[in-house]
Amino acid sequence: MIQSSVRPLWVKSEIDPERVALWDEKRSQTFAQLERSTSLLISALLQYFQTNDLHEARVAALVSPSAHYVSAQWAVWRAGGVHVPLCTSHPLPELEYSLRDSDASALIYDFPHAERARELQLRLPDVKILSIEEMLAQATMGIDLPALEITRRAQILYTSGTTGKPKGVVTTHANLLAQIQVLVDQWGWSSQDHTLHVLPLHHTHGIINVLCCALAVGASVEFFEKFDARKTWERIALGRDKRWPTVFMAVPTIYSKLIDAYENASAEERSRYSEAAGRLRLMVSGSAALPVSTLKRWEEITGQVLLERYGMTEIGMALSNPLEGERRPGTVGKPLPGSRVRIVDGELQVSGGSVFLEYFRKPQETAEAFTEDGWFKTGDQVEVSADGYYRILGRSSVDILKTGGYKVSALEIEAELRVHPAVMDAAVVGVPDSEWGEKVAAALVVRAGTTIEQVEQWLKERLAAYKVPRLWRDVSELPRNTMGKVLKKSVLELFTEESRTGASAESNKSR
Ligand code: MCA
Ligand code: AMP
Repeated sequence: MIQSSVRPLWVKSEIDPERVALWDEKRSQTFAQLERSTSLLISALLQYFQTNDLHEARVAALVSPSAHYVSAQWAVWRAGGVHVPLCTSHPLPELEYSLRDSDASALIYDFPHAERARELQLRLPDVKILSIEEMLAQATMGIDLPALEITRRAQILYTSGTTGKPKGVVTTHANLLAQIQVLVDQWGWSSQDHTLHVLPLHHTHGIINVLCCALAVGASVEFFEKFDARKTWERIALGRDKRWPTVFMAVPTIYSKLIDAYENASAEERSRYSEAAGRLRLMVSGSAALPVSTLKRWEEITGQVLLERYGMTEIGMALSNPLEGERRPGTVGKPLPGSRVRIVDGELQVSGGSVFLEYFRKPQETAEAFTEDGWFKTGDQVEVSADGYYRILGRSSVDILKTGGYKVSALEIEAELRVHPAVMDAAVVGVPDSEWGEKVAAALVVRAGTTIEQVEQWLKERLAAYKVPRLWRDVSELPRNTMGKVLKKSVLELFTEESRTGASAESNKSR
């Protein structure tokens, strides 16, 4: 399949160009405007690289949720490159790591990120740093588009694994097409839909499930710079230009925060919120386990039964409760068409067109992630009922945590902590939490004269905010077995004991 227009190939060609595709907090953009800015960016990119095809060069993007984000994404794809979306709130070392690991040729940034882009330029002089506003102002129309086979690499997303630093998950255009098409069909997306987008744009949930599925069928997407519970409720309750939201997708922490904001609202607000939320045609939860108590409370206040589904960066979505029919609380439903699943020793394994190609330049890790007969090993323990509903029981590894819907690696955080000259030893665990799923917690052995606050501040400059522990314990030694291996269960007890007794000493902080 070869694509002829600047629209990604999963965006239906019959969509009226005058339809509004995107809203942000300031303005709207039609599909025609989006295509025009995409064409300009393609032209600029090909000119900078003096080529007629990027041939899978990696082009990273440090761009706020906006029309600019989408036109940069479409342009990189259509010019034959690989899009590497970066998290706009990451500290410099995380951004630098993604740029180096993906061997990025260029970084596209928008105005709010100009300062960070300049700092990155100093660290990475070989990467072309391109201002999206300047590209749009200077480029001219008129380009020959490269032929784009769908087997090409299209995207790299960074995901934490059990070992070391995050790995770049490479998906091809064919993978993305498969991931998008199945959700469009199964969740009934149509051009009549309007979705509020509150998720970050460096993960599958925000990129594929919300943004790409909506645009694929000519639905519109309204971006929010950052999730804010009150603002989201107010927007749900207000039809802007008669565009009522019809679809909303989020992680369980967001539903929990929305419930809190609802409980704290006035009686008048609560009644407006409940009435408006009841109008949406679909509300989905995923990325982490949805507590049944959250599902039930959400149903009480909105009348909506959240559709819970299961996915992974490497496989897109594989299991889903149905649009029509029974959405069974505490389960993630049944296999989606196109995903084959099996259970081996309790672990879920998946194969099908949605499954990624490789970890970027990591052949060994890629090989280890698959069975000999080609099934992807998810690392999730599951069980299935007699009538086919799957339940996620947890991860095979204690070192993979989920906090606020973000996957984080305990080993990565420990390795970073051990770089601090005063940290003699460190163990990181996930402490169960009703709002965040898990809270990242660290037990440290630190040299006298250094405080936990100093270590925490130091870490914040190096790791993404969601990886920085929220609970700390200053200990004289870590619990170990006779072989010297750290006993993570005993480390966890240090924190559960703390939460039971409510103890909070100077050096044993909770936040
Ligand atoms: C922030 N805080 C936290 C955490 N994060 N506390 C504990 N644990 C955390 N992880 C605290 C801050 O310190 C601050 O506290 C307060 O919460 C607000 O911080 P802020 O950064 O403003 O948080 P937020 O913006 O409200 O973030 C919460 C969030 C965010 C919106 C839930 O975490 C988020 O966008 N999560 C979505 C992640 C996602 O999209 N995952 C998909 C990947 P104080 O006020 O005291 O300073 S998984 C995926 O894609 C697969 C394929 C799938 O299945 O979907
Ligand atoms: P990520 O690697 O960030 O794409 O996150 C994928 C992981 O999130 C999966 O391997 C699961 O552990 C978890 N996950 C996603 N959806 C759900 C869900 N509905 N219930 C429980 N865990 C989930």
